[in-house]
Amino acid sequence: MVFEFPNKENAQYKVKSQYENYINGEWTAPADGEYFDNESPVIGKAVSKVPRSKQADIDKAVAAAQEAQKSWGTTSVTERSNILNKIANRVEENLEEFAVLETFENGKAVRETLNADLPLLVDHFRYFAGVIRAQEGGISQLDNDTVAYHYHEPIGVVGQIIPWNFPLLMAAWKIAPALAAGNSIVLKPAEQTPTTILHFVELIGDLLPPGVLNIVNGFGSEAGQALATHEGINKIAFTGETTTGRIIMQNASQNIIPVTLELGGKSPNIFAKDVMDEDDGYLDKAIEGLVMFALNQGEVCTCPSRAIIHEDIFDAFMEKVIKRVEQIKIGNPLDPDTMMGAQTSKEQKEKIASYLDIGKKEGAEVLTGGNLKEIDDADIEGGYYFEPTIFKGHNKMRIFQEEIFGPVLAVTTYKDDDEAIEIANDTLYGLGAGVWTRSQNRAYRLGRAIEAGRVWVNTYHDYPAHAAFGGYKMSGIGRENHKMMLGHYQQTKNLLVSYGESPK
Ligand code: TXE
Repeated sequence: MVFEFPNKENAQYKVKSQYENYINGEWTAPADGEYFDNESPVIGKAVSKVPRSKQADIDKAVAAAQEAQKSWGTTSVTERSNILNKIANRVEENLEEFAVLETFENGKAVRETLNADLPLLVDHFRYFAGVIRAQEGGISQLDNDTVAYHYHEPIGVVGQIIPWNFPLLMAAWKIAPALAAGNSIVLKPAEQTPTTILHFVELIGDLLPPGVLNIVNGFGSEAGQALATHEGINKIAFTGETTTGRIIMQNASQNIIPVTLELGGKSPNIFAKDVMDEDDGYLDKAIEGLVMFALNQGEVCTCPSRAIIHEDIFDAFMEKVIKRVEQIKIGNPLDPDTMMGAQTSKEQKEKIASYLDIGKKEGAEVLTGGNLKEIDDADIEGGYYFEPTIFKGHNKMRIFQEEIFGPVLAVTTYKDDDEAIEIANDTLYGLGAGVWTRSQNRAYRLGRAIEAGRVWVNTYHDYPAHAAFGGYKMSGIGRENHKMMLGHYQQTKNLLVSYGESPK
């Protein structure tokens, strides 16, 4: 299917009618010849066929990765670093094409894929190209004749299972450090967004030896399960729902392999009274920070989905927030002016709609939104669009406790800092959080007291490659980004050597 980038002359992008798996450097049909329909949520229609892979396809990909690992694992860090830089350069040269394909596949606004998803992907490869060059081992002199050397060795073949909310960026978060550390990969994309990663390997495949990076598509219960339980992998990395993460961890325990999990969230954002001290740029910044609950249609694991606002400023602050939310332009995500595009799938649409009902039935007050968005645009008829919604209620409600993964914000009030912390930490999750205050002292105290792996202070939704990201509590295990990530993809070899020439 060929589609056009609105408002841009002669800009056409091509989605193939059928895709294949990428195994051992070759396009490979699924062993049993089964495919599934991949639909674009922008138009709510099937646009291509994608392999519905099973055990035999995963077996083939793991075998290819094992073979490739024999030589890839011993390449020099300089060589690997150079390859990562070349991957970054190629994507950068084709940034617009990828941004548009990603938008068409996922539904998110093209201004985000152009300005965030793709530039962050490029930077991620460059960051890991850099840190792998700077990584050093360690030497301990145990006595005059005896030395312990510590080497970082690749962990081997890694299985990676990713979600649909940032298809290319989540792939980059996993692929770049794994390659940098000298591992071979079998990656299973989410069934909702299976194809942009195939365009990616089409573009960069020649830079890697065959078998180092394999992409196998399919459903979680088939291809995903086959990969997570495979005895041939040495590590599994997963991003997705907490209940799926638990299954992945159980599977990993059978094979005694390490697991990193990046799971759900219900991120609290505390707004102190001093936010409203002046009607200045800082207040505007805080409002923009909260309005980011609708970024990526709310399909972000760190989405600021709970706001805890000081009771003295609640009405005045929310009046400004609602005004700003009502200016959000919803519509065709391929239009560069659109701020909020389509939810990724019919299932997500139904899940969000059900939470709008739950919130209303629980007695939460709808401050704005609350419905599906009617879009008057024939080009995107059938797509999945919502009004950004704000509910006022209390933290025991399901809309405050459960991950909705849509443009739905739950707001409540607090009296003092202790109560704000209590509400913020009254959740199973601990992935992201925000603190908004003009007081550095309060920012420090609240930031340290919130049980979450990432607390943004006076900013939100920044994802630089060199800041560690990951969850406390039920939000996961391990970290992504930052050079500490390499530790998840390496194992330590200790060589303990005696240079003595006679027995001790
Ligand atoms: O996630 P799943 P879904 C949350 C969000 C969303 C909900 C459901 O709340 O509404 O999860 O999304 C693969 N063995 N997040 O159903 O099922 C699956 O094929 C191995 C938060 O899409 O966890 C896909 O590739 N793999 C999140 C990936 O797991 C399995 C991002 C994620 O799918 C599997 C996405 C199995 N048994 C959803 N079952 C975040 N933290 O960012 C599924 N998969």
